[in-house]
Amino acid sequence: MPHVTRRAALQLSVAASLAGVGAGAQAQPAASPLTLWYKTPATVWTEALPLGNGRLGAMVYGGVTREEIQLNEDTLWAGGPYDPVHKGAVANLAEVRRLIFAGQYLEADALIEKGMMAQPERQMSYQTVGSLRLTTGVSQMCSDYRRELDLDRAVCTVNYTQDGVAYTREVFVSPVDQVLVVRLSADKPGCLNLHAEYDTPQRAGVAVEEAQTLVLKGTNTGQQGIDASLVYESRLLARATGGKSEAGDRELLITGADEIVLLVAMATSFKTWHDVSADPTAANKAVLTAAAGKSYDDLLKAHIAEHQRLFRRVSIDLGSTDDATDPTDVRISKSMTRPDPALSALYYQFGRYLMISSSRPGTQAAGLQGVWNDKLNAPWGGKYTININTEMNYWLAEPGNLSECTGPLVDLVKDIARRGEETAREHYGARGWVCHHNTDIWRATAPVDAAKYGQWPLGGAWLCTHLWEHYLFTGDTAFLKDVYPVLKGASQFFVDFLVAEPKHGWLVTCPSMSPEHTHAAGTMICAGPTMDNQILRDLFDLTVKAANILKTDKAFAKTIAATRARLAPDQIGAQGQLQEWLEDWDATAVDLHHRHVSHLYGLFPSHQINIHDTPELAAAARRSLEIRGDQATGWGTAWRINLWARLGDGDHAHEVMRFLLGPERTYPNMFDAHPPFQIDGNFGGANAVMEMLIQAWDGRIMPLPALPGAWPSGSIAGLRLRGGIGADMVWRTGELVSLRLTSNAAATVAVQYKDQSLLLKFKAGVPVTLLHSAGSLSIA
Ligand code: FUC
Repeated sequence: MPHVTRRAALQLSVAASLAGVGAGAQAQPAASPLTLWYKTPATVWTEALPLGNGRLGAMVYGGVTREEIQLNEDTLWAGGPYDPVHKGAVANLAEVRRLIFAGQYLEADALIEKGMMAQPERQMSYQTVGSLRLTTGVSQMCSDYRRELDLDRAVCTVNYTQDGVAYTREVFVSPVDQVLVVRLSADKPGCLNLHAEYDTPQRAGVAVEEAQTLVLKGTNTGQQGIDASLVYESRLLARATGGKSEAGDRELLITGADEIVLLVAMATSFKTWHDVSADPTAANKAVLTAAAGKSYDDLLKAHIAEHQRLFRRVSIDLGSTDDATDPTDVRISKSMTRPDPALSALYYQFGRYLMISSSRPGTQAAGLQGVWNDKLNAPWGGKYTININTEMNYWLAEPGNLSECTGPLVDLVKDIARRGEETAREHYGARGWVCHHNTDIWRATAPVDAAKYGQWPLGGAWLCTHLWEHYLFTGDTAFLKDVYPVLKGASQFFVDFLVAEPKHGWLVTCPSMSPEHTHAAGTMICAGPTMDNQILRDLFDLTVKAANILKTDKAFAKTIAATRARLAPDQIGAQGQLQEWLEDWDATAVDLHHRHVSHLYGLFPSHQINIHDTPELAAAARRSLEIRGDQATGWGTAWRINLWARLGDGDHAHEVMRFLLGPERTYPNMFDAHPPFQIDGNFGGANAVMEMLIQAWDGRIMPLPALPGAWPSGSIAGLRLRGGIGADMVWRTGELVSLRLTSNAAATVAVQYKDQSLLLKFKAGVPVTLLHSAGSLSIA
């Protein structure tokens, strides 16, 4: 975008040094345990603070002279509706299988590359809208600077004082009114000046429309030969109290105001993955007309109420130290060497905050960066990588009492189930549906990114377990009925796709891989990796259970059960480890410390392997984890914490957590570092906090299964457990004190704490409190 020339009186102090911020700072107010706060503005994106309402995202830098608010709208992706299915790919399937079973893995890889990959072979990227740039005319030299993100109110606030005037800026993104709201105020009248403009790397123009309305309008960009087909718009309405308001060609200018409120609407022409005919201008006008009819206080009040409806469902206290009063970036920088249990609690609640802010019902599912991205080509396209990342994004939603936030994921799975039917047919000659290791807003399902990354047909199957989990946490049979065809279609695909391997006759996936780990042959391509067998055991089990609950498909359920019985078993290899592949290739794999720990899916998120029922396999999984090592990229580290929690080793889990929360894996704004930023580690790490505190599956609840010594006393309230059970828990000096459970439905559940077990019979909605004292469990 061309440089805006008309800056009038606001040019003043732009060049002033950042060092000016904080000069003469006085004592800072104490931080609440639910606040991220800083003494200086952000200078880079990973210091800026995230706001969002599921659909709209914003990153607030908090500059004094110049504020940047980077903007996102969750349907602004590159390209347009497209069909990447490789028609006739199935013609190569038999030969690929022959090559794999003959041990000619590189040749199989080459043939897949040549004849079975998606066209185009890469998917579309999630894209930025651009930035709102505000120039305030206030010099950088100020005192009492503070910027914060209050997780409890979902409001970002910037405060500073200059020349005896105290300035306040508040920013939030309302889920109620669908606008970004910025308010600038000062404690003396007539002090506010503002120059507002848009800036974007997209093909877009900026125009002033009517009084005080600035409009950024453009198109997305094409990628990989897929044409740009979206129109998008961001529309800003400025309301000033007092002072003078003017407009240039491409900017708004306000001088001498008492208060300024900016309302920003954003929309694109996206309707569905196959329909881009929406009118963003009409949508934005309607949103702004409605929002402009409300006072700032009313907008704020409604926003906070809706946010707190979700956010306040869970509270957590892991204890606190003096470090908890430091600015958040300081705490992160010290966290690997000093105890700061409240930082783990903050990280947990930040995870819940990010889920609420990036995945509300009716919006797009949270991608690799949630709803936040400042680029046209985001890292890995900012899309949905479903060989771990998207699943990890949603691990915390159900137990963290944000069940409705899974709505966008459910919508995504329903879409890919439709699109994946053609992929199943054309690539494998199979019924049902399939999705490989990635998808995007256009719901592409064919293999992408090179054979050795993309030829993994289990992505859709893994996502199906999330639909089942939603049922387990809610007991919602109508939901189960609605998604049953999706589950059935996924199972149907594998009934057709599985093939008997020559050595034992086990049914295996082929071609596939253990994501994204290269075995000694120099490719990832193989048959029957452990993870696939584990995912399929879960998929087949849940499909049979769903069919039984819904009293349908008896014959099909029998077929699936019979197919499941022929899957390759988990195997223990020569190092005492859980084998990652059908053959014991683990010791010769290319990267012994690889970030993916795919074969440990059975331990977590699944519980097929656990220390109670399958102790030998659990010990083998532990051995694999030890060999893999504790430190990985952000999400790899987060996965490891959950696994150690499932192994009942709280201290080890906590050690890995310290690494996740340290400056190598957590940016100053608390975003997870893959690096670069990927949000999965935030969600996975937050889930790990819950896994350390309480676990529940198959009618068994296990309080404090992996409590680390670092969190001796604490409490958590409002958690949800499988079986539709709510849990509040208190512990002291490393021992359970009380556990209050409330079941949605009549149920019998065993509570297992250390070596004791109690059978509880629930009546729907009637709480049962367990007490633990002097080493014994009792019902209050
Ligand atoms: C998988 C991972 C990468 C990255 C990408 C988005 O391919 O192996 O590390 O997280 O997803």
